[in-house]
Amino acid sequence: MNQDLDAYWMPFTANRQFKKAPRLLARAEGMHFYTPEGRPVLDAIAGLWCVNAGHARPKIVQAIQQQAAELDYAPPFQMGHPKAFELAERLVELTPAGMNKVFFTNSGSESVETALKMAIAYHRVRGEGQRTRLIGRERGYHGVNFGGISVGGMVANRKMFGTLLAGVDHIRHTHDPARNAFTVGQPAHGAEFADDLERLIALHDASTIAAVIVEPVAGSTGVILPPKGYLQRLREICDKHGILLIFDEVITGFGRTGQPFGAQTFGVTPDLMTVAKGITNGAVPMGAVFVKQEVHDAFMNGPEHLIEFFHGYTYSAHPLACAAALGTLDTYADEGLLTRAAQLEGYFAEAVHSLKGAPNVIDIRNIGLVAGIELAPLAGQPAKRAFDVFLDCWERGVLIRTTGDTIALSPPLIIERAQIDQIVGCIGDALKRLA
Ligand code: PXG
Ligand code: PLP
Repeated sequence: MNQDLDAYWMPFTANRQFKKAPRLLARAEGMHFYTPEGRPVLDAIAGLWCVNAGHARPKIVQAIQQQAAELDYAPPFQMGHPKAFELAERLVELTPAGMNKVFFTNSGSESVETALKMAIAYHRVRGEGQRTRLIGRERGYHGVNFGGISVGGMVANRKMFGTLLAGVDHIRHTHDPARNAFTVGQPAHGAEFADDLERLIALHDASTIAAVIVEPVAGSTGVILPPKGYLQRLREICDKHGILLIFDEVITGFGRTGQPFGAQTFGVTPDLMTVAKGITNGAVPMGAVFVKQEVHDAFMNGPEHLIEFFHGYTYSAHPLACAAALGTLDTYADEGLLTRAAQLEGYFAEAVHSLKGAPNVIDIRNIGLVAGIELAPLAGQPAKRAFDVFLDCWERGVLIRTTGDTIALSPPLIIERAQIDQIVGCIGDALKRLA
């Protein structure tokens, strides 16, 4: 293919390297991508943690096609269309009890901005307008908009962009390889890392803090799991001090950890929950924020003809996205996909942990159908070793993802055991070849 690649400035990509040796995907079906030449590539990362039901699923394709012909667009401000309400009702059947309102966005980044604004505004409408401070966590990823990078904790995503939001602080991350390396499932050690929130409360005073935002499982930063009891303790501290707890479930949502949401897998209900990705199986951009009834209700006062929450997007609840999401929920339900990761977890864990002892593997972490395989960095060249494994696997027909020196796996939830073996075998061979 002799295509000019010059004009497109690619996101989160080594542009110059890519354009010298492009990796193009032209088609996808089920568990596979196909290159323009027709070479199949097994998708070990569900696109980008989003194609949870696999590619080109018929109910989703048909829903989008029909919707495009029937209602291409409807304004979401002061107007509605039936599928937006149908989708909202369907979605809140899946969420933890009490989280029964949903606000639509177009991405995880927008969901995070929306949730942070809701949290600050919630306290204000209740007469606690001094609660404006936001607390994130080191090594957190909450998308790329200014609020998200401010509460986020990935240095490369922050350092180029100035002073960010004021009034933000961070609790410490929970990665503790000295005590937890090679743990299968949730690590035993580190519930006490939640007490770092008490330290920030002692510093800032609870009366200034609006919300704490964390990912139940940190994905982008290399699959960091919550230690046993950690999320419970965060919940208790937030309750004690009147602070809202936001779970960013952009990756953990829609079945990744074995239940519809991480909140259910870990048995902790947040006040707000951000999602995106798997909500439409990646087929049309969409995100959402779920909120508890009482958070929503706090806004529902004042004259009834006035707008209660001055926020929204031109494409909130876009008809194509709603149709895709309904087709996605049907597909998840038909095939039991939102709990399939729980059934495959044991097999998947055994497979990925078989890489313990492979060259340069220093830790392996897993839950549901997500795993992180951490490599010792090449001296003086951080991220290079993992990227070399990525390129090697690509050449051999498996698409993995790397972040720093961690390989992240998050295959579609329709994956079969033989395909798990293929992925792990490919990575094991690459590690041996590159050692
Ligand atoms: N929150 C979390 C927890 C995420 O994982 C976002 C917010 C932002 O979503 P959008 O839709 O705005 O991208 C994410 C997205 C990776 C990777 O390789 C992960 C994400 C995005 C891109 C790459 O780990 N997660
Ligand atoms: N910029 C301008 C000039 C706009 O008019 C709008 C929306 O009307 C936006 C940005 C925001 O766009 P969106 O609602 O798609 O986020």
